[in-house]
Amino acid sequence: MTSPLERTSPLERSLVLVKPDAVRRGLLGEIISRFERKGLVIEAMELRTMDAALADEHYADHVEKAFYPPLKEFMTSGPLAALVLSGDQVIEVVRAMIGSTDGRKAAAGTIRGDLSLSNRENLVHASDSPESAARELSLWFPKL
Ligand code: FUP
Repeated sequence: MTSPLERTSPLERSLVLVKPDAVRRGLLGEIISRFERKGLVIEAMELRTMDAALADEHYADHVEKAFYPPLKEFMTSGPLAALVLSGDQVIEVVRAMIGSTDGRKAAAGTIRGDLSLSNRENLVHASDSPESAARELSLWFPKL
């Protein structure tokens, strides 16, 4: 954990979803433990199942795309873990830890690179900018 004096920017928060494939495969502990070992702080954590309306809002940028129907089917297929993580530059740090979207191409050492072989069932979602973090945090954790 970084002390306030060491931080290089104001403390950030990111919305992270550990997706239904990770829960089904028993990888929840492995994935959350990577975030903990990095020194990030779990501010909130909840196991819940995304419904169709939340999927459409969360993936507002993707609803018109051809890959959206099977993505929605997958994301609503069972429980996922929704987390609020905080830490120095947490948004960029978590994106680097999860790796690129397609698990077959993601770098070894990243969560997707080590544990996923899919472009859809890629284990983790993480906010990709301060703007999307603000939008996603208010969607998933409106009271925080
Ligand atoms: P990422 O930010 O890496 O999670 O990726 P995107 O925002 O581009 O896509 C969101 C999710 O859509 C991905 F996690 C997986 C899914 N997806 C597909 O199923 N097929 C595609 O071709 C691209 C993305």
